[in-house]
Amino acid sequence: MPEPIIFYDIAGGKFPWSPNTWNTRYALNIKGLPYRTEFREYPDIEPTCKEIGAAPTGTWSDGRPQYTFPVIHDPNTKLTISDSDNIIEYLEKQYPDTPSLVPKGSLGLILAFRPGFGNILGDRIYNLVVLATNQYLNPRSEEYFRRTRESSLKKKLEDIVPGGLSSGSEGSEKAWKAAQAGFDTLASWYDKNEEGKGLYLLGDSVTYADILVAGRLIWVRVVLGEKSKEWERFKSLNGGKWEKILNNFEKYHTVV
Ligand SMILES: N[C@@H](CCC(=O)N[C@@H](CS)C(=O)NCC(=O)O)C(=O)O
Repeated sequence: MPEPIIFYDIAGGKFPWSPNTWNTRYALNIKGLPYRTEFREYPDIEPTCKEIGAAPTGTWSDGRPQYTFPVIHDPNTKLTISDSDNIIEYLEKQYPDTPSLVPKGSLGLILAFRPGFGNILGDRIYNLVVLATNQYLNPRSEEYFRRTRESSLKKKLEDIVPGGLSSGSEGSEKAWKAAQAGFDTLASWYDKNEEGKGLYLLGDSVTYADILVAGRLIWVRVVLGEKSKEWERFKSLNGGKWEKILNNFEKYHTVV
């Protein structure tokens, strides 16, 4: 049995919420690899990455390197890896005897699906849940998240969906309609598979493509709240398809 992998996730609320770090938790849980989670507040992501030698994953608009979670440190190989795409590639190669999340020859296609999916839904999901995400965070992260996101969006978080998601305002209906249109496109891709009979994008087995989708779905559910009227509305999209996928992922929601 390998030594537990150290998985770095963003703190906040009672249950992990971050879509990108869920990509990694899902992969670790499905593969059944031993790991433990280190939760850090947003302002501590960069110092932690520097301390453990995790490479930046992008560049801020002012040119500074951008450090992000998820990151894993694998004591078995002494490697530290940032970015959920790099992490999946590493886990697939390093632990070939665990369930594969990337069918042979499909890695490039799944990595191309990510920006494709991002283009049709990234901003639309973000708009729906950015305020709820901010409210879900602990005070230090809340302050950091609001400051950095308002500076890049050049808006108050409250002004992204004026009146709030359940207000019925013109802005909120526009946000819901935009999300619906994006999810309709995603559903049409899923439905191409065996005329909609296969639950997942590539058939009956979960792949990293479905993890990318499920990571967004669990984020929405966690920050809106499973009992909220906003989640009720969300889960009715596309005949409940997204809730069904998330229900199938329930067994991978273990947090260690
Ligand atoms: N491409 C990266 C994106 C990760 C990412 O954007 N993480 C965000 C949280 S969801 C983050 O750590 N942001 C750090 C910050 O805003 O300072 C991945 O897939 O791992």
